[in-house]
Amino acid sequence: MKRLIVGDIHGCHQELMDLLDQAGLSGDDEIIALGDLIDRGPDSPAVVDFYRCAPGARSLMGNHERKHVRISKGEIPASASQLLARQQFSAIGYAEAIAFFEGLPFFIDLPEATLVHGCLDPGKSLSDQRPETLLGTLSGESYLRRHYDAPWYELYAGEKPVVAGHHDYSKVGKPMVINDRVFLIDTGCCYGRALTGIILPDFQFLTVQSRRNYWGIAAAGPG
Ligand SMILES: [Mn+2]
Repeated sequence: MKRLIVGDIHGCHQELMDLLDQAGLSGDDEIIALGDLIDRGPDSPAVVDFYRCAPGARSLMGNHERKHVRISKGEIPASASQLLARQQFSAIGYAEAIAFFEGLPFFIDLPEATLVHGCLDPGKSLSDQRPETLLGTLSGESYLRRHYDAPWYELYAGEKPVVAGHHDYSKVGKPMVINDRVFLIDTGCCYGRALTGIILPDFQFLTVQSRRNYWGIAAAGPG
């Protein structure tokens, strides 16, 4: 059985379909997203539908899913990228998406790798991680900066490889591998760069070129 781990999709449904074509999976294989299914890209509802409904598909919670959950409870205001996604959904579809987001896990511990959306605190076991760290929220990242003098992915020394998304660290559409054990696979698809997947257990990279700088176009507005 193979598992395709997919970096931050951010509504880039066509590129997700391209990646699946390239992966050539079979019936009992899994397709696991690292979270941030939504916001910034052209078709957040189609990406959410895929991870809600497709056999073998599941997703982590990303900081963007959590933003929508918190907005729905009136805890924070929506910013531009949530407003864009919100208008792509029907009212019922959005309510279903929120209910789906509320049940997403903060990490997945597979035999071959640990999956997180954002960060891992290198001084804590997996069960002791703070949700803000796992999501890579502003407060989670500033906590890590206060407590460590190097980025978490350079300090991580666990036996098991980690696959994470959240930041397009290279800014050139390429994944990064740190110390042979941390795989950083958000490659900025919504900014016109690439969608990256990694197939376990072989840690084989797959890359799909983004079709356009969706968020650059959307943020510039009509005209
Ligand atoms: Mn993120």
